[in-house]
Amino acid sequence: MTKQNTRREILKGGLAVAGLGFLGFPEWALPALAQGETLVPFTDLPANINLTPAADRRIIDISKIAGQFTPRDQFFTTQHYGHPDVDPATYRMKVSGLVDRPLSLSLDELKKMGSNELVFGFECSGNRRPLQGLSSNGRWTGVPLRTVLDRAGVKADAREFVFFGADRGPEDVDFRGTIHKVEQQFGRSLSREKALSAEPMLAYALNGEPLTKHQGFPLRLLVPGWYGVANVKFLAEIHVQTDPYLGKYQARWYRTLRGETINGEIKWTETAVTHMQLKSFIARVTKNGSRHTVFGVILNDGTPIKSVDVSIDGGPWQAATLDSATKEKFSWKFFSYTWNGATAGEHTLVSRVTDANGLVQPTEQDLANKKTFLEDNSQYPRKVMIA
Ligand SMILES: Nc1nc2c(c(=O)[nH]1)N[C@H]1C(S)=C(S)[C@@H](COP(=O)(O)O)O[C@H]1N2
Ligand SMILES: [Mo]
Repeated sequence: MTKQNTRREILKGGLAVAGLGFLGFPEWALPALAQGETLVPFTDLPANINLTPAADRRIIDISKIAGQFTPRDQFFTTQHYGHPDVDPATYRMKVSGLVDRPLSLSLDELKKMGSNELVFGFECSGNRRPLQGLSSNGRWTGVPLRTVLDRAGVKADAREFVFFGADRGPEDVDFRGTIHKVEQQFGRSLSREKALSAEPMLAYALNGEPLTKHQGFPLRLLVPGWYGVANVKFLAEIHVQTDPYLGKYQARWYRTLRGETINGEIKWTETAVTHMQLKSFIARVTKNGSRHTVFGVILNDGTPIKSVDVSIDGGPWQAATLDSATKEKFSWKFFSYTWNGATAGEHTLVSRVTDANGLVQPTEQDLANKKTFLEDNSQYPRKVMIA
């Protein structure tokens, strides 16, 4: 019997198939702990971790990652104006501005334009220690953005593509001391080059089922390799224009202030949050007899990974093993390291990833001149107590 058949049999049998998506994609398919394995708790975490910081936010418990695809109902979620309820029957995604044929597309019309698959894991640019839980990985289905833009016919002078969500809220816009009270839609933009590239997708399904409202029902933009904020949820309109879009979440909230030494002088630069910075973190340590296993996660912009290493108590870097199942370009990647001969007492473990271009994950010290907290991809030393 093939794997596919087995799943179908299970479904027919009406058994509880928790963990299997609609099309049989395994979400958390593997147990986080194998037979005989126990979790070694981290001693670097606050005693009571709150995994639901606010009603409309959710983070994952990285020590419980149990397979490549985060289940839909556990996928991390965060946003600025809550989750709007969008009626799929009256929903239309509009394309306006510098196009030959303005569009107003229903969900059915969009689905008929494509059902491409994309494995893409991302993190919020604010994801950082101690929890690292604003990250997840999914199998998405959707229409290439380029297909929709080609149907609209992008004009030659189109430079800036603004993606507006259906979510909106009151904002105080401060201009030189005067506060302007306006209602704004969540908006983010892409350059012409990026918008017309092969990768961005308008996704309507996650792990084989319709998006949940947390993940942007009915349609969201995905920019593979970029931080979460680019992935505009509840997508209502694409507006094509010539001038740069400088909305709050484009130009003010998602930027990084960094001091860089240029020609021997520190220059302070502010840059937009775009592609994900190369990161790894240790998510769990388990014990099986006298052997310990260190399991971790890698996130980056899709550049192939060369190696990932683990250091124990400041010792030499030791090669960890890249998981062969998490190999799609934009998937998050897993690694593991077998730690033999762990002695009783507290130990510090840290991972460091290197990509194919030779880029090495920085230390916290290396990022001392990064002033704003976004894009923290620093190496994250973890502490465990061995009994
Ligand atoms: N419409 C809309 N899209 C949005 C946001 C938002 O506030 N409104 N937040 C962004 C941010 S900051 C992140 S990290 C991701 C989170 O996506 P998720 O909830 O599916 O994990 O959505 C992005 N897309
Ligand atoms: Mo975010």
